[in-house]
Amino acid sequence: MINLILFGPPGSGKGTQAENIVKKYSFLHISTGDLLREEMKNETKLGLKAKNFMDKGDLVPDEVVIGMLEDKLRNNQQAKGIIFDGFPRTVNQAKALDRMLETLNKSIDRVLSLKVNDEVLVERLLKRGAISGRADDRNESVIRNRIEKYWNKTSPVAEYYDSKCVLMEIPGEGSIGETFELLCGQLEMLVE
Ligand code: B4P
Repeated sequence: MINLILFGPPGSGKGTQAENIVKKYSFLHISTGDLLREEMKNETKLGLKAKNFMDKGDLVPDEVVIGMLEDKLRNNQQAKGIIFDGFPRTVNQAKALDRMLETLNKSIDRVLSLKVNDEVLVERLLKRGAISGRADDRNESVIRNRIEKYWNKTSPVAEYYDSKCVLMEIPGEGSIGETFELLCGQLEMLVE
């Protein structure tokens, strides 16, 4: 089983490219953002707790997200590969993921980190907000807070994986198709 992390700031293309990878390679897609939005839609206890953070553009507390991911991982051991999208977002989450994988005799094979300028991110997310109606994409100050949280809390995760020699940076400002080609170039080396 291949364990892949799609990493990058909000709007860098993680969710978009994860869907393309799933179509081509039949990997399992685990998006903590999607899981949290599902919990919110169903108005579960977890979802109501998460909403307070997501609406402001803050990160949901580690223990909430880690517990949710543990369940998902335990129930999907037969997958050919897994793409983690939007997780881990803190070094604490990255260490918890390592511990979970270790108990299954597995580890992260590659972290593909999408690099996109902050102003391009804001533009993309506002555009999505106008179409999808996602609350956290409609307000520019919430978007800027998400980007700030990325630089303060999430970007150290890249250094964590770099020290383990599994980090690969991918330019993410080209078109969706161009970026996908670059990602496939990396994936072909893993799946062959
Ligand atoms: P997520 O659901 O992970 O959302 P995201 O990072 O904002 O979006 P993503 O990066 O996947 O979107 P994409 O660029 O593909 O997180 C939402 C919130 O959930 C977080 O703010 C946080 O509160 C919470 N959360 C989630 N996981 C958590 C965790 N582990 N710990 C704590 N809290 C957590 O798409 C954006 C737009 O750009 C789309 O419209 C797309 O079409 C467009 N786009 C993509 N690539 C493009 C390209 N190359 N060119 C032009 N447009 C492009």
